[in-house]
Amino acid sequence: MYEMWDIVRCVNRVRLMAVVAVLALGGCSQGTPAAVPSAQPSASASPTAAPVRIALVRQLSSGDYFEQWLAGAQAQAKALNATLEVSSGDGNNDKQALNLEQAVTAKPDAIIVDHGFAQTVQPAIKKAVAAKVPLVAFDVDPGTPEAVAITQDDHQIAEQALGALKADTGGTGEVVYVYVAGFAPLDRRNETWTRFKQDNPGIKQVAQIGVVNSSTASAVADQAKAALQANPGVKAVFAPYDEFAKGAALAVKELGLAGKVKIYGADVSTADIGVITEPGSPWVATSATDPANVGRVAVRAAVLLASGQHTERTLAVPPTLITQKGLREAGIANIEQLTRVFPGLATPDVARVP
Ligand code: SR1
Repeated sequence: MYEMWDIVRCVNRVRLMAVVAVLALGGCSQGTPAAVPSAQPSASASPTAAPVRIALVRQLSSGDYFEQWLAGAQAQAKALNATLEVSSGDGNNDKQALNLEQAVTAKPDAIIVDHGFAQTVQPAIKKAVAAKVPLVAFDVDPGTPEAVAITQDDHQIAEQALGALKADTGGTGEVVYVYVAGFAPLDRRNETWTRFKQDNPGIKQVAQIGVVNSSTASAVADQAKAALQANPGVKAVFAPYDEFAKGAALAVKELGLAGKVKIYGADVSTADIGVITEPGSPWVATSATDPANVGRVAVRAAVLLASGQHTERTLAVPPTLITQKGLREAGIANIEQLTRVFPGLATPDVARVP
């Protein structure tokens, strides 16, 4: 005797097979292999199968990272005949929790929770699991092994950026650190920073600054200016989020310290590449994934789960260290050129669609 959930999964599996079949035919008609639908958004997925309904419940939506992530998720959804119902808490955790409650009540085929504080999203995630709505959590601890958790390997992000900082400073010097607690990716990067300071006693954190809001970069710029003026011996800023790094870069430039203070960041976008490569820029290294690729991974995982397919419970998208020198030498001016030069930024094998 089938349970209702088995029947739903069976129907969804048929839907996914229809989507995959259409993608495969599209690939054949162009004389290319039928694999890797992630990289090949199809103009028309299945003309007959009902779309897979995915609710995307976000904590934040402003800033380069979150905009690129959404663009990738939307392109992947289109390619897989899925619809994305997007909501954002705009930094308000209560609003995100309410959006998530409403998403669970609407019973979509899958839910993606994008960022969020564990204590505000976990109660509604529990309800989604109880209601058998498959759930993908990006950059937030879902608090249950029933959900698929995606990260960007934040320890590696911090290790790569700090490796560059150590190579440039020789492992000694005063550093300003930018951090806000509570955001899972920043907390993990902070674990690596804490270990790094223990392992490198010559590195002295002289100030900690940080704010996350709708104008993070300019708020961090003001804080960074004050920290740099109060600590004239600073050699480096560790700013592991691109809005932090952009703010720090603005402060260093405005204070005329560009030859003296270097910035080690995280994330990348076309705008970030512009800041990093401009003449005299203090932002010399960033460790990053391609945010659009991460959005695609999240949607693939959601479609797989909605279709009753298997995916690992934790998925990590590995970052790449991108340096100012490397960008300038390769003449990279935007994210499209970057992804061509670093093909590892695309990860079709993470949550691969069959
Ligand atoms: C406020 S959290 C910002 C981070 O989320 C994503 O993990 C990005 O990498 C960004 O640095």
